[in-house]
Parts: sequence; C-alpha cells; structure tokens
Amino acid sequence: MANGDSKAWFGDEPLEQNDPEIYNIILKEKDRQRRGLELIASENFASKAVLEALGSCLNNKYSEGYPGTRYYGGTKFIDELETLCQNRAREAFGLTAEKWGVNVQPYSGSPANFAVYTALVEPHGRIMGLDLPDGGHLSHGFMTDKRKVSATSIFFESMPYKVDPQTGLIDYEQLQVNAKLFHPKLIIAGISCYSRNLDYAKLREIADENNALLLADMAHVSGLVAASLVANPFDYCDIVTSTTHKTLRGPRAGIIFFRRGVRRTLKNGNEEMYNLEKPINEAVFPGLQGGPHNHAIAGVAVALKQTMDPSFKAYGKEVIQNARVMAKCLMDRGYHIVTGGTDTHLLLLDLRSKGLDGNRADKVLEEISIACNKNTCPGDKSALRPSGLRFGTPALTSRNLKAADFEKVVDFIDKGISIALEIKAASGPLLKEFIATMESETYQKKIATLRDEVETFAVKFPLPGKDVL
Ligand code: DSN
Repeated sequence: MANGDSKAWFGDEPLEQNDPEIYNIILKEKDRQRRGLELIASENFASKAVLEALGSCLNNKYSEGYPGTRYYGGTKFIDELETLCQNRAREAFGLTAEKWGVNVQPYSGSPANFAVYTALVEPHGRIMGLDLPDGGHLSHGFMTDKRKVSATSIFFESMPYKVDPQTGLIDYEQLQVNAKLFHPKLIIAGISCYSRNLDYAKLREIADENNALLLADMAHVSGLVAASLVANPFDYCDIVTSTTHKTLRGPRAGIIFFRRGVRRTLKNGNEEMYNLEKPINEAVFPGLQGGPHNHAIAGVAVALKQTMDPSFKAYGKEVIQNARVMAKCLMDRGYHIVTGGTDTHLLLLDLRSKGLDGNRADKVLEEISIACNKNTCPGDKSALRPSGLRFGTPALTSRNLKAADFEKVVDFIDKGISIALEIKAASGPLLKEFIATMESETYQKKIATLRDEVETFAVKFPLPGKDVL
C-alpha cells in the first residue's frame, strides 16, 4: 500500500501498484504459459469469462448452507447463482432433477470424493478403486506396503484393482473375483492416467453382485462426457464426481451428482429408494467444508454454459483427435504407447523400450519448455521411478493447435528425448549425475537451441483469456 495514500485503505490500487512482487510473479507465470507447450493432461486454459467470474466480488461473500437455508444474511443473489449452477450442471449432462441431484460446493475433486466416502461408507468401510500406479487417482485410496498415502486409505479400507501388465487394460475379471472376497461398500470407476473408455456396464455388474454403490470420478473426461464423445458414467453409476478445470475448461472446483428416486425393486416387489442426497449434502457442509467458494461456483456455471454451445463439441472432438495424432506419430517413430492408443484426451508413453525413464525425460522436456508429467507404466514397481510420460491435449487444443501442429509437437518431444538419451549415455547411473551432465555447457547449448524452436512455435498460438491477468 502506498505511504500516505488514504485511498489505498479502500483497496482501490491495482495489483501492479499495490503488490508489484506478486504482480511480477503472475506476469512471469503467464509468460511461461505463453512460451511453453502445456501437455499436462489435467490442465487447461479457462476462458476470459470464467476468469472474470473468478476474479469477481463473489469472492467476498460467505453463504454457509444451501439455497434457501443459509446461516448468513445477504445471500439472495448467491442462492440465485448456486441454483442456476445446479440446473446448468444437470442440463450440461442431460440429467433431470427427478433422477439426479447435484452439489456444486466441493472445493475440488479430492474433497468431493472424500465427501462421498464420508457420506456413504462407514469409518473403515471397504472401497475399491484403480490403483494409482495403474492409472488411478490418489483420492481413490492409494497406499503402499510401507505407508497409507491418501487419507482415503487411512480412514477407509481400500483394496485396489489393477491393469493387466501386458495390455495395460483394466483387469475387470480379477476385480470381479477380488470384489467377491473383499465385499466393498463402494467401487470407484475413475482414472488419472488411463487412456481407454471405462466399461461402466461391467463395473455396474460387479457392484450389483456385491450390493455395492458405484461411484464414477469422471474428473479427467467430464468435458468429453458433456460433449457425448466418451462412455457416459451417468447411464450406470449411482454417484458421479468431477473436477471442473480439466477437459471441462472451467475454474478449479468440484461437483457431485447423486441419484434420486428408486434404486431398485426388491424380490418381494417393494421399491428401495436412493438415500444419497441428505448424507452427501451434509458431508460437504457442515461435515467437511465451511462456506462455498461462490466466485468458483460462478466460474463453474459459466463453464457449464459454454459446454452446451455446439463449439464445445467441436473442441472435444479435436481434443480426442489430437491425442490420437500424438499417439500415432509417436508410435510411427518407434515409441510404445500403453494400450496402443487412446479413446480420450490423454496418452501414456512407456519409455522402457527406449532405455529411458520418466524422470530423465521429464527433466529435459521441462528445459525445452514442454510441460508434461512423469508417470508409472503398467508393471512399474515404484511410483518414485516411473517409466513413462503422460501427455494430454486439452490445453493446447484450447490454444487452437490443430492435428498438423500436434505432429510438430511430437517432433519436439522426439528431439527432447534424443537429447535425454545422449545425456544418459554420457552420465553416471544416478539421476543427480544425469542432471549435472544436463547442466553442462555442451548440453545447455543444445537444449537452448531446441527451447528457442519450441517457444517460437508456441507463441504463435494465443492463450485464451489473455487479457485477464
Ligand atoms: N492432479 C490431477 C491429475 O493430474 O490427474 C488429478 O487430481
């Protein structure tokens, strides 16, 4: 705040003057996003309209409770906002209020999942999700033989299911056998790194055999579900959670859909009704959260409206096509893609056949301004020594890169991996030795030349929302 400027006390100074340190960090990050190629499968660029909603006065308002039943005054417009967001959420996924309720208050995907477990599974009750090294998500109950890593595995008993190490495809048969022994209360159909459609019908069958609930965590693919381009979890699942910032292209937030009405008809002819709404709403608030983030809810509502525009379906189609182009181009260059391709926005490159690993490849790609993440591949023994790289196309497709541009992106990746292989051959066996060699003058020169090429290419594609800080 400027000395002696009484106006500053009212918070009217722009960020640039009020806090140049933070302002400059934001500018540097924005420049990094502009110059680089963002291939992290869970990231995207939210639109200007979403960013404006996020930066609005809605940030200021507390509104603990739900529309019509708040614990604070002044919530007339917040009620209007949250109700509109709920209705748009149902509309975006083709759902009716008769069959589906929705909670738009979760702060993000992990809290949304934890709220569902808290609501529906008793403490130390049993759940089954895809194991993290096999492409599942931390919040689905990850633990190792040494440590319960995710709080989900501390407060609930988690038995994972796996992919077949040969094909990389989910081993539904083994899950079916294990479920009969483990008797889970809840089965989770969700992924963080699995490039194929989930077989929700099979998962429903397994859940029914065990009288278990079926939760889909569609975080990665929710935009593609809204665009009707991948398998639809709503056809089979009791509960569906999602983040809103991945393929959905909204702000960072979470959402929970839950079924209403008749669950099933019992043998005696009576109908069993779903009882999900009250426990889930109470688990979110007051169970786990306080006031909803109303600026985020506004951003979610804006993003949901955008998904209903025909242009969003076109965007989703390109996201998938671009991922397929990347997978094909990489395979044409002799790389191994787990499962042999993709049905979605992401692909998993297994570097074992090239004699490289995710840690080393990821380090060099970051140096050449390509952001992706190291990832375990089927059969990997440790999440700390992953063999692969996960790539996703939602962010760059939002920057309007087309199929031919993704061929160029693969060319950059291939060149980066070649440099990583050279560095590996010239360095000792430890990662720190690899990094020391990478930082030597010889390799820094090569890296700088390639980084210039990547950045010259990337800046040709404007960032959505570029006018918002
Ligand atoms: N971190 C996200 C991902 O990369 O899949 C999920 O939370």
